[in-house]
Amino acid sequence: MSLKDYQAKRNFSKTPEPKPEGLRAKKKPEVLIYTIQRHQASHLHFDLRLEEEGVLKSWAIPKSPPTEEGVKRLAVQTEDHPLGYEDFEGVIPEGEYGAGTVKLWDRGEYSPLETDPSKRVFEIRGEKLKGRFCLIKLKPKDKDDKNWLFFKLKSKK
Ligand SMILES: [Mn+2]
Repeated sequence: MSLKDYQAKRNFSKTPEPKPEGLRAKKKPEVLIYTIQRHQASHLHFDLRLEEEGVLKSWAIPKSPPTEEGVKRLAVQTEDHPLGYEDFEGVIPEGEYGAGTVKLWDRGEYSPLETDPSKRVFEIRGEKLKGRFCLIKLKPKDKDDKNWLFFKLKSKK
């Protein structure tokens, strides 16, 4: 996937965020990266990122991530982020895109179980989120809607 949107939104002489250098060597090439960053921007939200095809697919969750079954969270898909962003913590300066403080909230790995354009089921192995989770795309009200629901699935007996 393209990192053009990521690049276009940012001025790398001002933001400390990583430049999109394309594929880079991963510390553990055999696993797929999962991370959630807590982003205190104009509105506090949590950024879910899942590695897929060499980029981090990204969703902004306006409320706290679903640690328990039965909690459904809106997750708004945002631009793909480059590999390496999963380690980013820092302060994006005032006036820049996403101005505010980014901190790691959870990290680990994940395994896709089911992936189609409007539904993903996957197992997360993080410190805070563990188990099977689902992202389902909501029917768009207009063409720019990128709203998904993110929730934990019942654990298998
Ligand atoms: Mn964000």
